[in-house]
Amino acid sequence: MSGITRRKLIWTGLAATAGAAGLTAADRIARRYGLIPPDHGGIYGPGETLTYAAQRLLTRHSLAREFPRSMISKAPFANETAPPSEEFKRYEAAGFADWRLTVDGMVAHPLSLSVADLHSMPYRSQITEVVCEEGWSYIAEWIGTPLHEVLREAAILPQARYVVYFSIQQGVWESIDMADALHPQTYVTWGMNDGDLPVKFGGPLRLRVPRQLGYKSLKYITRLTATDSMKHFGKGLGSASPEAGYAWYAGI
Ligand SMILES: Nc1nc2c(c(=O)[nH]1)N[C@H]1C(S)=C(S)[C@@H](COP(=O)(O)O)O[C@H]1N2
Ligand SMILES: [Mo]
Repeated sequence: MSGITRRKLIWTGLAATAGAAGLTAADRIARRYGLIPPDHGGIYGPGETLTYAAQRLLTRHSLAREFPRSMISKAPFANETAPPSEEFKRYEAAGFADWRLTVDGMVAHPLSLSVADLHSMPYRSQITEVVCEEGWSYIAEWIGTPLHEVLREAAILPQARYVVYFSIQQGVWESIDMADALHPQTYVTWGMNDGDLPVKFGGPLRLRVPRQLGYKSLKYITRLTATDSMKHFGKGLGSASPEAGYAWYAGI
């Protein structure tokens, strides 16, 4: 991942137009409502705070657009990921029977869920778009257990502010705030277009976050952890993305 994204140009442009006074006002409102993103301290920090706070205040309860079945992409495009490790191939060879999703951190009942466990929980489906920051997108049906169901089962504690999630791929991790974690369209996804979720689209388990850009929808998730602070995860910026120059909050 390299370069400055169009989004960043737009928002830093907006921030420049708003001027220092506007930013200060935005910052004050953001602080009052606790809407400071974990990557607020970087070069784009004021812009990130403006984006995140504005979207959270204006679109708190909105849904990602859902499409009719006729609009499902015939040839969905799987983004290239690092080649699967030997460990991953062993899980795959066993039909992912041993794959576990650990749920820990600020929860009263830590969980270790198999794919079969997730199948037995309440599940839903949605036809939504995956939008990559590089400019392409596709529409698919996603079937999974809403993350809020998983968090309820784990009895998430009220002090939790973020859910951090990790892929089996080294160094691939993300986090979302509680608004997105409890959002009805955020799923622990295990099915796609009426079948199992194919490996190239993130099977056996992918966190689907349709309110944000594709990079927040991590493939091959193995662990979810609830926390009240992002300080002790990586460089403290909220996920691996800001460490590589991308926004932590990637709302669309
Ligand atoms: N584990 C993992 N998840 C990932 C990625 C990755 O490289 N590894 N790429 C992300 C990016 S940048 C995008 S745009 C989407 C692409 O999803 P797709 O392969 O279904 O098109 O997956 C995201 N999830
Ligand atoms: Mo992407």
